[in-house]
Amino acid sequence: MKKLLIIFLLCISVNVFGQNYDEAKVAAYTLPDLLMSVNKKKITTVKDWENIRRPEILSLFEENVYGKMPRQFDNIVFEVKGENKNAMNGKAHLKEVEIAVTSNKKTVRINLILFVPSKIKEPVAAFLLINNRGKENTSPNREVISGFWPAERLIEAGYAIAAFHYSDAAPDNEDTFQNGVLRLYPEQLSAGDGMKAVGAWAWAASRVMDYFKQDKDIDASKVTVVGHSRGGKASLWAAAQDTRFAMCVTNCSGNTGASLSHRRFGETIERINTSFPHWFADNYKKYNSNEKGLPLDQHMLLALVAPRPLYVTNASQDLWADPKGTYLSEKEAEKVYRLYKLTSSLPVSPPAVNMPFVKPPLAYHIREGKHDLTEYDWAQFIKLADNHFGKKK
Ligand code: GTR
Repeated sequence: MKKLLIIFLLCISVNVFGQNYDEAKVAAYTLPDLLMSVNKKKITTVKDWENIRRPEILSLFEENVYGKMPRQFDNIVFEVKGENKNAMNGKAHLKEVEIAVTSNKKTVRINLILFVPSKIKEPVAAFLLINNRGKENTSPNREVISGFWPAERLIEAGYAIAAFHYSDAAPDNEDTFQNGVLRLYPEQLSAGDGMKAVGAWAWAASRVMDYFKQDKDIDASKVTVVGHSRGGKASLWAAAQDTRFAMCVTNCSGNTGASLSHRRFGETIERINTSFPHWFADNYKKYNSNEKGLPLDQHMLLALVAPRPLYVTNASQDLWADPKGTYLSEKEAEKVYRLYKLTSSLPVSPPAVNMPFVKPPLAYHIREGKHDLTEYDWAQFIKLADNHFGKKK
């Protein structure tokens, strides 16, 4: 698996796939209009956005990109399998919770790792990471402490910090992705608009939210869903679908995450569907080398997070994820925040490297370095949360 990843990264760096990295070669394109309904009604009010355009856009993404999100299941059971009230040298209360969801006589188990600050007087805001890296990054025993999930720092800042491993919901493999959430919804596998791995990861984030709703330590109205790269595609889809998430972070999510597909800069739809045929609905393959035919683009997904705060990031060396196209996408989404009378403070041109813009509702930074999720990134997410939810402690 590691070998494959190294080969893939090597291919990207020597541009074996022939992707475009030259801004001058980006052909002119027209983005679908965020604020024009299918029946050509101009959307100018929150009411029309929420009643007409938002549901339309959600359906477009279900139909063409991520697949239908199943909402029904027979049963959900939460069981605390492990606990340590003196974790992190007494600073945190660790809970290891199994979330077992049953439908169609099949059960999927999502294993949640959750640290809550010790001695809290009231329920606290929480961050939830969809972990798409090694499980050691979110270790409950803290044998490994990595910037990918700097739980100690979050606890210090007064937040609960949680994670689940994405493979619990859907293994990230084209032959085995169905051995998770999709066992509960087998009909999705043969449907053109059936969800696949990214949909399953987002679905699992919503089940964690179901758990948070009944954990008295957590303020479920203040939960931020966080994802990096493929996990960042899932965090966006989770927040778009499930408005119980109060805030969303999409870190270096690139193609079919936060960046604009119409630009065909860096990774393209054809490339992503070829490398990862198990991520998106089969219908999405119709748009391989046919971005013009897409009735949507990713700015419309970002807009579905409105009016909730959204943090979008890039890394300076990560051209594969198209930083410029990501920023343009976020700027387009401002139109919907404006309907809510929320003014974005993002500058017209992309900010310089390591110059975060952290004011709600729309935050952005491009960090120096490579495609990654680091402690630097988290430090900015904490600032946005402090700003939005009110400083902790
Ligand atoms: C790459 C993929 C990107 C991104 C990344 C990751 O191989 O092309 O879209 O998802 O993986 O998840 O790290």
